[in-house]
Amino acid sequence: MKILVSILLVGFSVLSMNSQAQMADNKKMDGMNHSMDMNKSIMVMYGWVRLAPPIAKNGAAYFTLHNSSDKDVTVVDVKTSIAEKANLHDVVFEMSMAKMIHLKELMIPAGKMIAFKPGGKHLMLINLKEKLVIDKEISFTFILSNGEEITSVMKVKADDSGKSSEDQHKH
Ligand SMILES: [Cu+2]
Repeated sequence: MKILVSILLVGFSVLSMNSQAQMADNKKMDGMNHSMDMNKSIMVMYGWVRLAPPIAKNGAAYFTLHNSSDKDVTVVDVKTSIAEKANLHDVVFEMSMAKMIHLKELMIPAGKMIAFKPGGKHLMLINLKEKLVIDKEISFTFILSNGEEITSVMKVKADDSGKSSEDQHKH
């Protein structure tokens, strides 16, 4: 059976907003969207936050988590100042309808990577406190079951893959 990915509820038509003088709370962490601290068991790679219309209540961030250690590690929480809550979500299909589920935690097996990307796992940013504009840098801290905290700064980018928008997501 052919399942049409039906999470394409709304296509963002993104007007160029990069000239907006956004009050920069940019933290001078130029391009640091790659957390490479070798003392940590998890690396957060390829992180980005999807551009959302100014009226959007929610947003989504994507990244790849790489467990470079030899032990399984579980992400138990993610903190950010951009939204009231940041929840790990996955997309499941029920009767060919896409539905989001909240992952209370996510285990990353030793040596493995888990990719978050449009149409699949994402970090849902619930009740945004600031607008998401191109190139804005947003800091996320991943809390692990072993007590480690990994901070990664991700930039806002337009979703040019033509995929997905989870902002219709109801909580
Ligand atoms: Cu979601």
